[in-house]
Amino acid sequence: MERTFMAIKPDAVKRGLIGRIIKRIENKGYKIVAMKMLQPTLEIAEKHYAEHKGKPFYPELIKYITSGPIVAMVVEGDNVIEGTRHMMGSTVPNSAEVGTIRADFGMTKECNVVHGSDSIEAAEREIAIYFTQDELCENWKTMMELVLEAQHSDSTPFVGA
Ligand code: IDP
Ligand code: MG
Repeated sequence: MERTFMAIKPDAVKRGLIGRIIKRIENKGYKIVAMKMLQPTLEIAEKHYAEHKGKPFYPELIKYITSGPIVAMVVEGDNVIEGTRHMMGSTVPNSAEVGTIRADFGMTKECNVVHGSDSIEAAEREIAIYFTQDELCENWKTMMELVLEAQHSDSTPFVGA
C-alpha cells in the first residue's frame, strides 16, 4: 500500500480548516497512519523544501511554512500520491479544478492550504523529516479492511485488532 506525506499549512490552521481538510481525506477512504500538530522550525522547513532552494519564491515559502503550526500526516491508500494530489488541486488555487481543496479553500499561490508529496521518493523523504518510525500507527485496520477480511474468512467484523 502506498503512503504519502500531507500537511495542513499554517494559513489553513489559522483559518480553522483542519477538520474540513481531514474530513475530505477520511471521506475518500484513505487511512491516516500518523498525525501531529507542530510548529516547523527553520531547519525542518529547509529540509522539507530543499528542492526549491534558490528559486525566487524560496525565502517567502520558508517564511510562510514557519509562520505558525501545521498539521502533519502520513496517509495511506491505493495510489494515494496521485489521488491526494488530485484532491488537492494544482498549486495555484485560482486555476485549480473546482471541488479540489485548493480551489475551494485556497486564496493565493503562496498560501495554498495543503501540501502533498509528489512522488514515492518525495513521500519517503518527507515522512522521515516529520515522523520517527515509532510514530507511525501501523497495527490497526480500518473498518473497510476488517469487513473485507471478515468476508474472506466468514468471521464477524469489528473484533479484529
Ligand atoms: P506543490 O505544493 O503543488 O507541489 P511546488 O511547486 O512544489 O507546488 O511549490 C511548493 C510550494 O511553494 C507551493 O505549494 C506554494 O506554497 C509555494 N509556491 C510555489 N510557487 C510559488 C510562487 O511562484 N510564489 C510563491 N510561492 C510559491
Ligand atoms: Mg511540490
